[in-house]
Amino acid sequence: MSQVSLFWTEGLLVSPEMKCSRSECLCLVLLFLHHTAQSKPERFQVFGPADPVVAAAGEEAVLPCHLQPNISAEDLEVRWFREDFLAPVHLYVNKRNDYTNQIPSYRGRTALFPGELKKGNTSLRLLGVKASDDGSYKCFVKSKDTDSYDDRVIRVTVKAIGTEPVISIEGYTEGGIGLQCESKGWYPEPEVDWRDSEGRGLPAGRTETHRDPEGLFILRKHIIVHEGGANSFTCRVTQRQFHQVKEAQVHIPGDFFPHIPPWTIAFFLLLAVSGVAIPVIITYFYKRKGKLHEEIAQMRGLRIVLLGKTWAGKSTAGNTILSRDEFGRDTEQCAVGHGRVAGRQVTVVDTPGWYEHADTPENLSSQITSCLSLCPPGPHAVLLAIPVWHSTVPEMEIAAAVKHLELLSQRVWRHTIVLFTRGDFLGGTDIRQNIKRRGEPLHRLLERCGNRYHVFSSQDVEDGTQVRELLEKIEDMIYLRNEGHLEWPSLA
Ligand SMILES: Nc1nc2c(ncn2[C@@H]2O[C@H](COP(=O)(O)OP(=O)(O)O)[C@@H](O)[C@H]2O)c(=O)[nH]1
Ligand SMILES: [Mg+2]
Repeated sequence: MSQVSLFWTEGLLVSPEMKCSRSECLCLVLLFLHHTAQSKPERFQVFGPADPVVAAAGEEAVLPCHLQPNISAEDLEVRWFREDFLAPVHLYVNKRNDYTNQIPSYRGRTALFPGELKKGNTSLRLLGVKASDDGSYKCFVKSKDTDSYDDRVIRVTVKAIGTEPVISIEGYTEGGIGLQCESKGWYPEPEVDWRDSEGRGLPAGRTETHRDPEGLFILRKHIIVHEGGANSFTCRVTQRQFHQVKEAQVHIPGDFFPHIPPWTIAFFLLLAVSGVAIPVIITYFYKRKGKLHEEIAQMRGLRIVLLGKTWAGKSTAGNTILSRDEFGRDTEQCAVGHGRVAGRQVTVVDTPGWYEHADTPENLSSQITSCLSLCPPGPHAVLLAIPVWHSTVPEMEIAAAVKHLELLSQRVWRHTIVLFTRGDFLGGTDIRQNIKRRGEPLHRLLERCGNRYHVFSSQDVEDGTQVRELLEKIEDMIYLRNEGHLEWPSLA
């Protein structure tokens, strides 16, 4: 901390050679004291916390800073800056905020506490904290009248707790099954590792590290697992600084692992001797790769139920999945449709919607839950239809969804995927940006669903990719997480 405070020293020294009468000297001293009290501001020091300020990403943070003694800072210059004095994070000078040279990334995100300046409070409000806000700031206060100044360094540590990891299958590869673990929205960067059912670390493959537009970390860690032991694999994300650990586990049934019959090994050995083995082996494994989902689906059919408010796009989504007009408009009754979709046997149940703005009559609510009897012994997946719009999703709408889903079972969230219908409304923009804008209630709902969602559009009927990807997400959810189907008491 540097400090220059000159005004107490000037004029107080009276040298022995100076001669004045007792009364003259008294007058001089009184005159000096009067002059000092009238025109010189008091000396001040700048104080702030010694420990770093922890700022939650996306939220508001206050960087504390105050003067001591608590003189008014209204007439002083208050300059918050990082490395470059001339490019302030925030500048208050001549009794007003001056944004002329403000660092662009802080535009519209900073403020002082105007009502508190007179009490010597020069703290900075920082809105919508970003990862790039992490680091040191200087709170610099200067008196123009006297050229005296003081400053203090305030450190900011940005904290963002990311999502639960999501595990997905990449397919057969190198004689095992390729898995990917993904977790997003972290700061600082966490560690990701894979463990077996005993908690022992597994040799994992490559880690991909990316940053989202807010600078938060997205991590993907890959692994190839082989049959053995309990076939349970855990992906663990650890952020030591904030003592955060998030985990996800998968269980892969033994019969999903690739088994090479003994005759095949003998055959390859024979080919190896003749020198033509490599292309043949590559072809063999290439054919198996990517077929995992198909194999799973052929063993067990998929049962899906569509739920949501009226006009959410449930019937339309059901028709898109089955690629025919199975469900009509004005769904007043439960309806079921079956079909072969992307190599799978699929059952889709369409339901009447609940009311968005008013209490849904009890008989309608119980009718919605009774629709599950159309897909015994219970659905694998509950698709909660929520249309894509720009506006936030009202708390009331989310409350209606939570109420109706929980009428099915308390475990319903483990089987739920949010289906963002009317995906064409996005016009090619990123769904994650749309989700971010649509409010805290929706974010909490997504979290309850393990952040599983899928974008769907009735206008996208080209190649069936959106339907196949939806089915794969359902398969990841039910088989990889060993969830099976939703047990509904009256279906048991
Ligand atoms: N543009 C567009 N319109 C859709 C989409 N999905 C549904 N709609 C329209 O939204 C309205 C309500 O859809 P519907 O499936 O009947 O809703 P439900 O009450 O939830 O079954 C209908 O006019 C549909 O044509 C979509 O993906 N894109
Ligand atoms: Mg309908």
